[in-house]
Amino acid sequence: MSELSNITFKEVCDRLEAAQNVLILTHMRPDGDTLGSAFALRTLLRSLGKRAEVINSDDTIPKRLKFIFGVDSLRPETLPNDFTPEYIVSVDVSTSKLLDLIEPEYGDKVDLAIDHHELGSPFAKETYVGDVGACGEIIVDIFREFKSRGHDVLDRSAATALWAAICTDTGSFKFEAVTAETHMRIAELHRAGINHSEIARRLYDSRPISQIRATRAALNALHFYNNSRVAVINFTQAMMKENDVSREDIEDIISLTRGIEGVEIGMSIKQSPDHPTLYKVSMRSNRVADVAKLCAVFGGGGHKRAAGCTLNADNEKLAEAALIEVIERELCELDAAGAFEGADAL
Ligand SMILES: [Mn+2]
Repeated sequence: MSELSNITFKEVCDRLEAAQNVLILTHMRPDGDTLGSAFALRTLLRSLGKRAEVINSDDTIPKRLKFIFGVDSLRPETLPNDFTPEYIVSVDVSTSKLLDLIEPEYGDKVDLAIDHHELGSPFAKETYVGDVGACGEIIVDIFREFKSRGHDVLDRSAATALWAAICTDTGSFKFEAVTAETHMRIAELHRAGINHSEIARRLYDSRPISQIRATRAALNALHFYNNSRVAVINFTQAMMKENDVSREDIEDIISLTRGIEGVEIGMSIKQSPDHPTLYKVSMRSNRVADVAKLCAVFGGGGHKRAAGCTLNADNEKLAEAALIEVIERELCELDAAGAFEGADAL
């Protein structure tokens, strides 16, 4: 449990057990973790005879994640007319800003935030932040606790959503945050009868052709700094148009920068479609550098190995220069401290 928590895990379960008419909020640009966690929690609450609904700010759910809910949209308009929320829970939302368009209405009304991000700004009346790689892991634990309270309600569809949540948020179980406990939770999902191989195929192995075009353009734009220890892809709106690709198609180009021998920090910079001078940045660290710290310089945050921020600049080159200056200064300090020596030991 993190310092951001002001209630215990058991209290989280008590609150959910007592709650009625639960509205579950997910973060903007929804990922597998927020959607999978929300769907599974909705299943749990409905299995207990309660009403529960999920909403999101965005127009569409990414194609590869549609199987989790089986619907195109979770916008507030999709809520049933006769549903009045009495208890509001957010999942995988580290700051109310991430509620985006639904923030004005719900940002200050959240009763319980269930999350796993170390660097957040608490906004809910009660917050529980678990020390786990995916929010979905906390939801598995909630199912487990309800089972011990006599409600064994983990079904195949909820287990499918939770497997997708945990797999996507742990980089297919490759990230540092994965523990023996993560795999124990996954074992429980397997016992609920999931077809993990088919879920993985839907998530990773049926990419749209537009995404392949995006990958090709991104690799053409890939370049390096600091003796090839920093890899960067700067994706502009002009590139989006030239290659006829959508935001979703370039969502994961950051992984192209990170998976290269010798690279310590990978970075993607994406120009905003609405504000040409606004740039959205993702950073990944392979071994030693703390990219959450680097992103914090620009008002962002995240985890040591994966973080993000946004910044304003007159053009994409200036945005990149500002970021590279901070990155190179950090690498210089880490070099001076000998931080990379022995970093390869298993
Ligand atoms: Mn997450």
